[in-house]
Amino acid sequence: MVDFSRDPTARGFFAPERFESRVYDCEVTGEIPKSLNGAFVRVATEWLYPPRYPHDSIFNADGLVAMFRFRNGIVDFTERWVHTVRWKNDLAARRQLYGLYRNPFTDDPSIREETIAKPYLRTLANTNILTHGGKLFAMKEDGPPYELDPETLATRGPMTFGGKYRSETFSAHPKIDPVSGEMICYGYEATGLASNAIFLYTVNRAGEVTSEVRFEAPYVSMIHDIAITQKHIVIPVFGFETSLARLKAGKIHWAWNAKLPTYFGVLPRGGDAKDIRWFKGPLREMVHTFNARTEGEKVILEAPVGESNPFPFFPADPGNGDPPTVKRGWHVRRYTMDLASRSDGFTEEILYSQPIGAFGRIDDRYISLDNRYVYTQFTDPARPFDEARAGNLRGRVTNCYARFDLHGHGMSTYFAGDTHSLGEPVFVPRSATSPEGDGYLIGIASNLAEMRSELVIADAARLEAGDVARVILPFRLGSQVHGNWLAGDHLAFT
Ligand code: V55
Ligand code: FE
Repeated sequence: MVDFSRDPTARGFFAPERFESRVYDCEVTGEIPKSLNGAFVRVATEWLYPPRYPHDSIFNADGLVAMFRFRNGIVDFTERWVHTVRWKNDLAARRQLYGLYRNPFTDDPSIREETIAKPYLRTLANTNILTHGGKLFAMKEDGPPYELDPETLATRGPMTFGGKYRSETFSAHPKIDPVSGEMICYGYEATGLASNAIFLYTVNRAGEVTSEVRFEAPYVSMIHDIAITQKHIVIPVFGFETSLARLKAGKIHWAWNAKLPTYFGVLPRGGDAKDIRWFKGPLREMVHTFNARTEGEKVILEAPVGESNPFPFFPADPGNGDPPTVKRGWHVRRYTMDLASRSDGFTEEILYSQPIGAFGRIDDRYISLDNRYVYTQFTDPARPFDEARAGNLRGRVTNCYARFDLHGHGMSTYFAGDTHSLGEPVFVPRSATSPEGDGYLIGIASNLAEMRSELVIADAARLEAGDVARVILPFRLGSQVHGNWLAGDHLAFT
């Protein structure tokens, strides 16, 4: 029996949707730029079956992928589940067999022996969706990516990279170098549950693994995202901890621990495990990065950063929680690691006092290069909010996108409306050759008043001007983790 009544988050706008769908020629307001030829793809977390444990993380829900296919000003929409091993097993059993987030010891006895031995079989492909090497794939950091058919979003199966990818895990944030076309990707807990092995790979344009580096983390933690420069790879390690003992005790995979330090690993590209240098400092929370660059002997990283536990479903063990004095929320911050210095510390600057959200995006053509702009979402409590139509969420909806200028010329803001809440923004260049920042900011807005989702399109250089166009869906979409724009010539769409 499917019963979501124990789950307090399964109400209202983000109540489970659970269906696959196709909408031909979506409703549009405004005018979609004809140059937008490609697809916006996104992945949401959505339970096929309710969780076995009410205190579980939404990160343990199945992946529901969606595509808005744009051509000549019209948009077709498709949404499909990622048919992972786990999704198929649950559907065959007609119930939730899998226990807590990344803890196979809490799985149903009928599968537990296998999932403890091969925890990567539990992966959900629910975090990010990207193309590289002519393939479209959805990812989660605890197992292999799943390749999808770019036309239908049907699941093709786990990716193997010709057998040369040896980590048991992948990441939701591989980085594609726009100069070489290479993908830098990695897995942590690479050799099994709570292992501190990190395997890092370079995959060429053709999708073949060309290098592997194996090294160890200073402690086992969530390495959700990295950053690359033309010369280095930066690996943030902070704040979460796990152990086999913890997992055997039946607890959720991660605990926050405010007593842990932050480390930034700096590995030269093309280097070996012995070349990695760990810079250490006070605890920060950096689930996502904006970008990084190498300037002489300095490696500079910008990111949306906080100082406290971002995830209430991964609480601290007694005594390890955040002190009451800790700064809450995220800010645009810059970190500098000086390779010429003998010190193993890093320096930190808060670039803007404006509180922001946890997502951080740039014009992806500038990954690893010297970018000027960063994009994120934030809550502006001073904007109008229509409580009568959208409910009692004043000050809690994410009503704006922001563009911050790293050269110091301030921020600009897009406001989604007085009944709307926004997910992660994605930058789409106007054309392949347009300069940095010349293009559109797009993403999904939840229309709380009309209980439907809308894809908003704003001019990234004129955010204050509001929408260029909106694509209106006749239903709600689940809570997005990440989305990306795929230029039309990346894949053979029909
Ligand atoms: C994140 C999301 C995940 C996960 C680990 O947003 C980190 C961060 C949707 O799953 O497993
Ligand atoms: Fe992420």
